[in-house]
Amino acid sequence: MRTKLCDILEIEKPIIQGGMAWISDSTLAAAVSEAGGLGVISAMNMDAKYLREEIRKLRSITNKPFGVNIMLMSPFVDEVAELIIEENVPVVTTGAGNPAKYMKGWKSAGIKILPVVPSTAMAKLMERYGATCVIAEGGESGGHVGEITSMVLIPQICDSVSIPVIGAGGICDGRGFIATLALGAIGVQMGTRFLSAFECKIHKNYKERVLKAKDIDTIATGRRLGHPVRSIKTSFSREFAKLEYNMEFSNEELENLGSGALRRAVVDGDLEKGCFMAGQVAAMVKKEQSVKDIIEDIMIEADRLVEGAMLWGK
Ligand code: TUI
Repeated sequence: MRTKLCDILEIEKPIIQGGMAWISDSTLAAAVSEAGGLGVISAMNMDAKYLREEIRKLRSITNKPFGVNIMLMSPFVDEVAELIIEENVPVVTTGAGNPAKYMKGWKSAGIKILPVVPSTAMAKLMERYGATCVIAEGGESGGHVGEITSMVLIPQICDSVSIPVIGAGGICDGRGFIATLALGAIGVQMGTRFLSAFECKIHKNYKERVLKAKDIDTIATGRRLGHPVRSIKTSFSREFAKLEYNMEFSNEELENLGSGALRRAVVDGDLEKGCFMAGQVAAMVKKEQSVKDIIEDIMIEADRLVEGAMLWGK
């Protein structure tokens, strides 16, 4: 099933892999690109030297298109923004902020720019600054989340801008894929589903948490700090949620509590002090699979749904 996104990004399947900090490395991204989607390396909090190595590793595995995700809260954002130009990276996705000041440079270098946006205002701004598409990400997603659900956000963003829209947040199978296209998007971005991939080298405790998650097992914490984060409920996230309402606990103390928590989950599998970021669809992710099988299963289910829909009313 090809859509306009395949032509824009020169890929075969309209699926982008979310740039997940500490998780989306060259191995995972290369596997997604090889399977026909768009693999994305997360630049997270790493410097340009680290990112350059990751880009080169990916290029040693695949010559298919790929992207780099730039997290705008990173202390190294300026140097990684420059590096993707030097390295001729074909696509950039951005998250957790406004990339406007980098967009002119990226655009003149021919980089396709796909900012993640949590609101119509941000989508319009990104269109004005020359974004190729916007990724409308609903609050069902994992990690840093906006307030509006995908069902409500995606159609409104489609109505607000003339550039193409990609849907994200709450999508993990063929049903979510087709529903997202029905809302007006030309493709999807998925993160949580790829956490279960063999090629996703997170700690086994992290994978287990995702595979065991039930519908109500995620929680968004950190609203008080201005950057809510959705993760799987653990003693850490429950404690964080409680302290957030305790005004004797300062914002600085809260920030310190959260600092390094994602790394502790991904690298150490620390069930006590780790923050296991995942979207609400964690509950629908049931088994470990190769990236290729994940993408194929989604596309097969999507094709069947469309065939079925053609029979409606007969
Ligand atoms: O960025 C993400 N997801 C992330 S980033 C991340 S690392 C992190 N760790 C701890 C605290 C905060 C971040 C983990 N997960 N998704 C894309 C996304 N971007 N979601 C929401 C946004 C967003 C929010 C505000 C994009 C733009 C925006 O603009 C605000 C403004 O006007 O600057």
